[in-house]
Amino acid sequence: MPSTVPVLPEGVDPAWLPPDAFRALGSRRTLIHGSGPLVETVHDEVTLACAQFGGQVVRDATSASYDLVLRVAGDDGAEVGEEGFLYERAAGTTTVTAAGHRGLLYGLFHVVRLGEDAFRGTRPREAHRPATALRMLDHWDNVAVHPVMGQVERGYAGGSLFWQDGRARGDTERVRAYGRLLAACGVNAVSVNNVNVHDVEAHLLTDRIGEVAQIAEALRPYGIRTHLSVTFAAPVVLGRLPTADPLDGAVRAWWAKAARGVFEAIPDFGGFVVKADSEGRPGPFAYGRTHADGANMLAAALAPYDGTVHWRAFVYDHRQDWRDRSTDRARAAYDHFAPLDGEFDANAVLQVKHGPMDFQVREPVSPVFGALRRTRVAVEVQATQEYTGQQRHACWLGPMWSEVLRFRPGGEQGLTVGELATGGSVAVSNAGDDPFWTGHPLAQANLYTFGRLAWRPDADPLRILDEWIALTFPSAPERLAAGLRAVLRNSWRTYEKYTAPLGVGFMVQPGHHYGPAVDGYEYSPWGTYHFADRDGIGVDRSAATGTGYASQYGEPWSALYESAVSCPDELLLFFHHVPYGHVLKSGKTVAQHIYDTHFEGVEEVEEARRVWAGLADLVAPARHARVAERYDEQVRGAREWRDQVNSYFLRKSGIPDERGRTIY
Ligand code: GCV
Repeated sequence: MPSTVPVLPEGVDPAWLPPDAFRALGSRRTLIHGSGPLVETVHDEVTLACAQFGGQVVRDATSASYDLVLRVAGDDGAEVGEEGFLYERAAGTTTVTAAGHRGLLYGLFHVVRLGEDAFRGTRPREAHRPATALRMLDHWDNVAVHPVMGQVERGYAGGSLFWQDGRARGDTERVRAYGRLLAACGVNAVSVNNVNVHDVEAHLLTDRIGEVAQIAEALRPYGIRTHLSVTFAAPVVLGRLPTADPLDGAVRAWWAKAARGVFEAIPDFGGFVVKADSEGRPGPFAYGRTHADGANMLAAALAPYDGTVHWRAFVYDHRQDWRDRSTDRARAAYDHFAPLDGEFDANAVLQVKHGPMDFQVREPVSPVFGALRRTRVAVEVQATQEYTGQQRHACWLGPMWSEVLRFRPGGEQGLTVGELATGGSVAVSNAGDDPFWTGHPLAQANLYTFGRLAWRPDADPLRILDEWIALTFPSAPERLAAGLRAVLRNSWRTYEKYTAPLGVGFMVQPGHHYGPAVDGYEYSPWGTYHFADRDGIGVDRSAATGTGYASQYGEPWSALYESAVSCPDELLLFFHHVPYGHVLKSGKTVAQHIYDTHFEGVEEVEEARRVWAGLADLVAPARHARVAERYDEQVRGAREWRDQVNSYFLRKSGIPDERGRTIY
């Protein structure tokens, strides 16, 4: 039997699973006990590690003592569920006990993460289980290269891992390697195509499902279920029906048949992802039906097979009149979906972007999480850095995601978003066929961090960063670890400093969204305005005088956001239009804050570039060079942002910089 463990194609970076990360495991005596497909994967992993580092692996024996016992024990581990495991160390043996084969795989990677620590001292029994059953990456990959969006929409890491030359890749070794990386950080689901489902990709649901099955087969040994984005218009475009009305009997029968075909090809298929009535995609509105009608129709088709529909809440008017101040894009998800609470079937999950707009560097947490108490919701973040530097800038998003997941929509005593998102955690993937997987090698930290936060949303992101560093650079001296921490831990806040200020968002070049254009979207139909004039800036979203968005929150948030006095500085311009002389809690005026943060942001990037340059002797040359080249671009880009934003506000407001620095 060939080993499950993929052989990485020449030149592809092992990311957080370099052979050395398995040294502690591979130099021990391990007993594996139990059966199930993923037990075979665990066995192959340990066998490979032992072959490399001189250890030994034994199957299903009873006597003798072992350094490590990995066992599937049915009832014994039942308390931690299908994917959890129990971990303990006593009398010189480390034991991982899982109720099922999936849990054993996660237990194995837990041991890998601990390294030598897994084999030291004693540890009382610990229970590990994921916070949610669905931890998914959505790939915005097109099968056919799209004339505007390319192969991967908002992709900054080369081509697709799944699709090449208009078909599923024949060689799936790399896909399996991807599955392995994902399993090692806790991800268990992948949606393999863009939510904007174009003509070619629509066929994946029916006559091209065999290609999806090929991908599913490659991901399966690492516990990853495959999902598919489908177009709501499928009965029309594929089935040649005259309508896609979700209440029409023929349409429902068409979907039932399509779902049956999918599960025949992929028995463990996860479900559909749907973007409907959003940015031009078809949806139930065309038939006078609600989004619950649409989602429930697909839920009904999937229900016989335990499949789930992930219905996206990213529904808004992208043909807005900028002259009309009463329309507010931020309100849209709540306005559309809060009235439907309780109307979605049990296997319909509403997938909600973490903020009300679109993955900006700073947004409030979406009020939808607090509003839908009788609907299963999933939280969606964006690992692909569409608005946060496009993997040319280092921007580790762990702290931002952690803030979102720990946010309590109902106030201090209430549940966190991580707890409320019972339908799962989803990230738009930042991976592609680039040799470093993520374009910017340091962006691997975002992918890893997402998986670990999905597993445990209350985890400390800085500890996750340390974990990533230790795995990726297993024999790194402390100087390298300290350098990596220094350049990444605050990189999100640094990015925020030199780009759009105080939560106002956008200010990016239209279309591709890279680089500054303060008024880029100001008079456009997309609904993403900052309303800067000579006197002030920001969007009045208060209930008293503005769009009323602030009142979509429960207390204490609605009162906090309602007033410019209590609103947190970092969100001030999201919620309020204020004069440039408005004094922030920091004691600075808005104008001075803008100038200062933009100068600081550039200095911080320059410093990060210096730190990285000083690590050249500790990092493999190709990786070092790739990051160094990205830092050159980040410094250039940050200076451009600084100078455009500062010049814009100096010219608008006429308020000079207190420190007399150069502003153009
Ligand atoms: C896949 C933003 C992006 C689009 C993306 C959309 C979405 O608008 O710019 O590329 O489309 O979000 O999340 O559906």
